[in-house]
Amino acid sequence: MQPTAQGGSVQEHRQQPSGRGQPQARRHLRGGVGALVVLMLGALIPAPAVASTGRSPASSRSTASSAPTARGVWQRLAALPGTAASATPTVTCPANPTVRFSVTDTLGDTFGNGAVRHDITSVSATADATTFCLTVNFAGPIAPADSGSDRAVAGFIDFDTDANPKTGTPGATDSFCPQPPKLGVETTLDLFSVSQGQARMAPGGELVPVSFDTSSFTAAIPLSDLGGSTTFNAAMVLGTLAEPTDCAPDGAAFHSPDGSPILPS
Ligand SMILES: [Ca+2]
Ligand SMILES: [Ca+2]
Repeated sequence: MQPTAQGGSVQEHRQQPSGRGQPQARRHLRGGVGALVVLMLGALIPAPAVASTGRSPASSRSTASSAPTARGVWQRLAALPGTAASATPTVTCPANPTVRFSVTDTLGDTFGNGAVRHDITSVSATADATTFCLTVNFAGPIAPADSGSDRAVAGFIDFDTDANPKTGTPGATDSFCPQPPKLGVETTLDLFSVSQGQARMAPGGELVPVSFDTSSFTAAIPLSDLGGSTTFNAAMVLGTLAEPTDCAPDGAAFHSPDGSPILPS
């Protein structure tokens, strides 16, 4: 619960007791200026710095309202799903995939503080000329974000669609993973946004069918949402609705179409 260097609002509040001797009006002014600075910082600080405040439960309350853009905060990144899509779509993975790879993740490497800590065990993929199908397997039971279950999975799958860290933006994986993969992210699948079997990509808002099994989920992403080809880098940070609990691959990204690890440059 140590305040982070960027946890301006927390430090501001904790410094208040030392100002007991100050006149009331001056303390209020100081608090107001502090709040203004926090708001300005929220708008100006690059995503990773904002994110580090978001990882502290104590400071997330004070920064959530000043960081309306969800990138860097453990909350929904994509826009709210529309109510029009009522029928649960079918996840159709390639029948004759031209790409097939699997990446294992360490068992028991979760982080976080909650009772439920989703532990990614492997990520497998198939693809053809139109669809990239990604399955994430966990050590225990999971549920979709709209299930109301404490086993609900949330989080982000970052795609560096041109496999170029110099284009795009820092991803949620950089914000929340102990070992940032340092992708240049073009698009992200937002698992917070899962509703009636669909999730949204951010920032584009494309809907992607996602199906959940007992301890895995599968997303069938059109290649048109991934820059049009099966060549890209990706990494993910997943957890509960409350906090991130695991990243895959650890300290790296995986490269499609062969699944090879891409270490941060
Ligand atoms: Ca794991
Ligand atoms: Ca990129």
